[in-house]
Amino acid sequence: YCQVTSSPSLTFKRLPPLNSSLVGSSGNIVGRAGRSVLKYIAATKTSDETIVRRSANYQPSIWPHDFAQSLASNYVGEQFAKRVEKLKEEVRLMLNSVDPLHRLELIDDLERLGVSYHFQEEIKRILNKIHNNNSSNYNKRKESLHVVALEFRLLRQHGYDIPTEIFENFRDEKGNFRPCLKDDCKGILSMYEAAFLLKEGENSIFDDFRNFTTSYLNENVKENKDQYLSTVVSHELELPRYWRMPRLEARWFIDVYETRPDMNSIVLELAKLDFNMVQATHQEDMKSASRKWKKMGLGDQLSSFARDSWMVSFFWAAGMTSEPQYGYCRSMSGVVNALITTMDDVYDVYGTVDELELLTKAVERWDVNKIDQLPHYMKIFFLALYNFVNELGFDAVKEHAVDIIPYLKKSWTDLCKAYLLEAKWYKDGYTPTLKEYMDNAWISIAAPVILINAYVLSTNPLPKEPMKYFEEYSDIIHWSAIILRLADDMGTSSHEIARGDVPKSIHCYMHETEASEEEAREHIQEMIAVAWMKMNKDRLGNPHFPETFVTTAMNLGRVAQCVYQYGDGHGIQDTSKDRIMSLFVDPIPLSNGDGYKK
Ligand code: LA6
Ligand code: MN
Ligand code: MN
Ligand code: MN
Ligand code: MN
Repeated sequence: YCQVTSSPSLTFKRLPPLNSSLVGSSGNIVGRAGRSVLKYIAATKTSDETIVRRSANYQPSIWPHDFAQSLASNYVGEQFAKRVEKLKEEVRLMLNSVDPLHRLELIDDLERLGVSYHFQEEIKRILNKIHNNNSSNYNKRKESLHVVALEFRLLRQHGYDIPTEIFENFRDEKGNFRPCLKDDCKGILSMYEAAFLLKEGENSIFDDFRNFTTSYLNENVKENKDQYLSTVVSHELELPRYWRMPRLEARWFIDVYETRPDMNSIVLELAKLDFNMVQATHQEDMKSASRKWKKMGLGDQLSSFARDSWMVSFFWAAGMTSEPQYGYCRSMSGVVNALITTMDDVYDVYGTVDELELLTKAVERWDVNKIDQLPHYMKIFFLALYNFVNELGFDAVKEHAVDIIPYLKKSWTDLCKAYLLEAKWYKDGYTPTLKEYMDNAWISIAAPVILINAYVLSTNPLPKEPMKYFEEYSDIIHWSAIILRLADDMGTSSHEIARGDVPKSIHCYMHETEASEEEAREHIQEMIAVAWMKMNKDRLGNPHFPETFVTTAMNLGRVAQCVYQYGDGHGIQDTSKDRIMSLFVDPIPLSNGDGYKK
């Protein structure tokens, strides 16, 4: 685990294991009480001649750039576009002709299949009409639980702040759920799904709904004879759909939808064909990110210690913003994410605190004339960052006549400062309280950097006014960041603690409360649910940002919950390999594949 690297100007020597009296001249290299794994040695200067650096033993990228460039989807061309237009026309007719319940269900299917972006206007109009018809009598609803819950979820999802009284008929005076619900699997699943749309201030309703539906679904539906229902229920008990990354959910649901007895073959064909066509677009964006990242050269230059995460970094970008027209945002955001990952390893793994102070200052000063003190590897990193940010700045001045560089620079500077504080905490062996940790960690997870970049890259025209909400990091950014941080900690902190890193949320909580790790993980999971409710509240009637950006911010949380669902999907490449293949490489087989030829 302990890797000693060398550079031409310094001599290096391998140190003995940490626990055998290793107090260096600086007094820094000591095993700290409570650290279970002592194989790592902090990057610490022991004398002028010797720097022992940590390594996280990251594997080289399993995604060669040649492989990326060799991809060429078949799903480009007139014949597919024509067919999609035809299918869309038929779906539009369906939306107008079916009865109200089936209309809602159709909208819900279209969203889950990833094609609702084609019908935004129609959907908006339909939901608006439902809202206008009902806004005075939401508490007198007599429909089934399924209808009410579906309507509640869709309306809230689309920004209508409809009241929870809509559910009043399903509970008695004491708040108990009525016994007649006992046979209503479908309704209870819908209620479970709807619960995740509840917002801050409705926490006890959320608890009631979630507890009731979760135990019901666990007991009754998992082994249900209805194969479709039981598949969906197990999937959602693992992670509710509202928290799932839409693009991956679409890929999953297309297969499941196909098995549903009442599925519609027009809708299915549209979903498959559109998936493949959007995949072709994403493939081009991914290739563009690959070229850009390869040219920047950090993957090669810093490969001795840093993750070369360009592919999974693109995965995050595509998960946040997947509609075809946002290609520039996707490819550039992919590079942003890869840069962040490299920088995180500079601060967490490789740099000494003295060096990190210099890098932080360099980013804050933003002056290429003053980088002579930086060690060679930091010069490379700094100039890569500097040139990249300035390029984005140049694009924005050209396209929108807005100078975004000061805002971008500030977000990177804040990130450096948050990283530096963690490096110091680690060096000092300090365990912050959970609150102290979180106040810094939502910045050190880089969500503000990711989101400000996504904003400037996807907003057109780009008004200057909302930029100020990035300076003060408005709520929607904050809660998205909290979800990302906590999901990351759930997935990565075991490795991080073993390798040597600042204590993460789980460990801060354990330290503070003497909870077990299991209890701490439960607590963090609850914090994620609370953060979602805060975000749900903030996005209803958020006046600061366009809807697209609000969705992007929520999707960042969703991608995080998906990337870290089974461990460190960002750092351990095998964990995310299949998902990357299914989104960017493998098309969905079409039974009538040749039928599009003419
Ligand atoms: C995760 O690594 C990482 F590199 C991030 C920067 C996560 C954010 C996601 C991106 C860039 P790690 P740390 C798309 O778990 O040190 O090492 O903050 O991050 O916990
Ligand atoms: Mn890290
Ligand atoms: Mn870090
Ligand atoms: Mn706000
Ligand atoms: Mn982490």
